[in-house]
Amino acid sequence: MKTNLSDLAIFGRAPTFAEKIYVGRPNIGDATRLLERIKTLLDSRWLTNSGPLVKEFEQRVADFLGVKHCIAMCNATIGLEIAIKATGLTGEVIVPSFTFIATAHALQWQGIRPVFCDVDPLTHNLDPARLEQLITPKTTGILAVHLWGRPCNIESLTEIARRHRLVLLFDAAHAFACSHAGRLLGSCGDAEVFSFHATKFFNTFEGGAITTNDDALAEKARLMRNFGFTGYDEVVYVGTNGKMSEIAAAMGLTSLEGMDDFISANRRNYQLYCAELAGLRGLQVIDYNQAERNNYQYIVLEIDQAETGISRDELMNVLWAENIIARRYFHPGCHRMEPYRTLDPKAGLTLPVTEELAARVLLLPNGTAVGENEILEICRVIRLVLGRPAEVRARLAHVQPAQSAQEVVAAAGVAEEH
Ligand code: T4K
Repeated sequence: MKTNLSDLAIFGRAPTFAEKIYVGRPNIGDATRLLERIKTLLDSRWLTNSGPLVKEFEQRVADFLGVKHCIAMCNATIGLEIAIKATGLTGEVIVPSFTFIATAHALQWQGIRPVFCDVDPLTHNLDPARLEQLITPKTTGILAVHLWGRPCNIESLTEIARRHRLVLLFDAAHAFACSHAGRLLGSCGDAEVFSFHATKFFNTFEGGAITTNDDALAEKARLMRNFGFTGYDEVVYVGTNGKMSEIAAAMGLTSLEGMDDFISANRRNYQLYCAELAGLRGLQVIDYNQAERNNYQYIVLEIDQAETGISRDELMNVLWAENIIARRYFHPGCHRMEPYRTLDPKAGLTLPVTEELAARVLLLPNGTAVGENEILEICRVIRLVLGRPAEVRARLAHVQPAQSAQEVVAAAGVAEEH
């Protein structure tokens, strides 16, 4: 355990961890049960195309969420693209910029302009008041994101969508097993889209799902997922290949069985982080509504440099040197990535909260791969840095690039930016 500032790796000491600790390490459920399922699917020689495991997975997810239809997908990005296509979106769709790039790309990919709307500084989700100002005759829908699994202002968004006759979709990539008003997300708007990517607390290796209570939309999404085929020789829509494979569903069924354990580990870790980082001036761990169900996957720090005396990026560099690979999700905001920054170089002027959050948010590791000892060490480093920010800054200014965290990361082949 490091007790003095001079123990930090930026001062030439060994990093806190010999091996890197990542944000987004997958939770693995009962491996024996998974291998049994894989053996069964291999024996059956049914590997994909709506096999029995995918059907079982869809039914169990729909039952769990209390939604009529779950259409499993190969990933959430294709799920978003299909939901967008199936609901007939065109022209302009309002989205947050403070999200993973897939949210915007799913629109742009289909020639639909994502119109970036600022978010609420407290919830990090779309700000309904600002959103309404962005509606034009070309607007056909809203694609809102339940960022970090914290539900959007669903009532306001639903009311605005209804009043302006807009499609309302939710990117629920982060929000599996999270509730709003006592009800699990999955039934809101026209459809919601979940991600079951390896880095999500609940994974199918790669995977996702569209959930909806709309029978016609569900039918359309199912067909579009499979090239638009209605029978062996009949195609009724333009479609794509969005199918989940049987091996992914095998992982999904196993993850479902382990989900309570994953959430318990996340919650325990989250509470420990909160306790260990409590009272540090200028640093906040975002909160989750304790009256609701949460998956507690994301440990999100907000660093106010004016208060801490150190920037988010400086803190991140110190952590990386310690082999703690904290992440700047979602820096720098979609509007500052291509093609959006070229299409609208001034978008940032209308997104002050997004710009601020993109500069101050830092995510710490969570999940079953992280234990109490790791968290105590990580928090210890953060407390050391925030205790003597001026000395850390001075040191960072003198560390040669070759000694900096960038090199540690480059050596590991981990891309810093996405
Ligand atoms: N909407 C939102 C709001 C999203 O956040 C996402 C995805 C989507 C839509 C689209 O969902 P999918 O189409 O992916 O289903 C990662 C994930 O790839 C991405 O799914 C996720 N959001 C995003 C927040 O994080 P990267 O580019 O940061 O991934 P990467 O490769 O840097 O991995 C993150 C860390 O996880 C690594 O540092 C190491 C660790 N890791 C990763 C993998 C894949 C492991 O330890 N084991 C692994 O197998 O995007």
